[in-house]
Amino acid sequence: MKLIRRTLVAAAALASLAAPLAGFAQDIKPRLIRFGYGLNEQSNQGRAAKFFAEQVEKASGGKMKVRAIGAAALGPDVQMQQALIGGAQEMMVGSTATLVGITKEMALWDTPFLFNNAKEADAVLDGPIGQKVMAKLQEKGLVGLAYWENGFRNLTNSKRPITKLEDLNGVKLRVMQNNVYLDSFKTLGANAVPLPFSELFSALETNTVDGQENPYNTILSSKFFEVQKYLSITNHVYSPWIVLVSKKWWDGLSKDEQKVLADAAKASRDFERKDTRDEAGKALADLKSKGMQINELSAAEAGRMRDKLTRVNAGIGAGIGMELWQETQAELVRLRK
Ligand code: TK8
Repeated sequence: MKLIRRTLVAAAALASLAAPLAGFAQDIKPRLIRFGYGLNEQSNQGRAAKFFAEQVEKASGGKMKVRAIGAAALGPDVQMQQALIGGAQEMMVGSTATLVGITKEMALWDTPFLFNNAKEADAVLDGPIGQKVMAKLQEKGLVGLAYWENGFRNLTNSKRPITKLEDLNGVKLRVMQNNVYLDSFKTLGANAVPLPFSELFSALETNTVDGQENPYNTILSSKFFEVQKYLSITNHVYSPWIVLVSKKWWDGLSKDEQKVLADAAKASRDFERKDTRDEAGKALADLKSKGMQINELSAAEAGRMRDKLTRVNAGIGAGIGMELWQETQAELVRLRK
């Protein structure tokens, strides 16, 4: 009897010790998560990566540790994606555009002028369509956790303000490593050159390319204003970032650990979108004070660009499948009612 009691007490003590850590790795060493990203620490991407790391550490009681590594120190987007697939790196955040070679459905987000505003983008990305596209990554060895905002993209260059379609003629423009972008800007008359983001600043500085396109936040945080004179507000496409996990590594986590990461990714998404939008709201004034000459593309000229890109849109529809394309168009009609 005594022995049984003692065993029970010991078991209860053990259980209570283990309780707060239930489901987490029981070894002394915390799980180390390398979370790579392309921009610098002072960017909206860097701030949100830091927020994500803090959330994970807090929610896991220090059992999971995120090392956020920026400035493409772990490689540009495309290289990190391969490291995640192979299991050599745990996590990253990067552009959906650079994922198209892996999951063709991601090209949906590259559709020029797809969303009219951030509200539409949030609704579609966080809704069933965005989740369906994200789920496609799994068969390729990646787990998507949340879309962050990169933002509406605008053109900068060192040649001239882009006030009409024809101004793009012959401008050597860096684009992301993605066929839709390449095709879009070739169609608009630019001399489009695909380059990883990590090579962009020096390519602009040495005039290897004349221009690039990115949201205001990135033009600021990556100091493109130092090497670009003209900023033309085109809002030609809304660009999402996506938080990715190596599926190889993810499958070895406990359900509790997976939940910590999924919850932190959602919290970081909300933090990041707000921070990005706050910063973007002030960015134009900042960029002007840094010496950039800013012009806004007229609605008529934006319309001409849109018309020119009809062929590109047809190609995206064919590439991602007409069903997904039409479902998205129908959802946008519904949202705009
Ligand atoms: C950062 C990139 C960047 C993107 C680009 O790694 O390449 O222009 O907008 O945010 O993903």
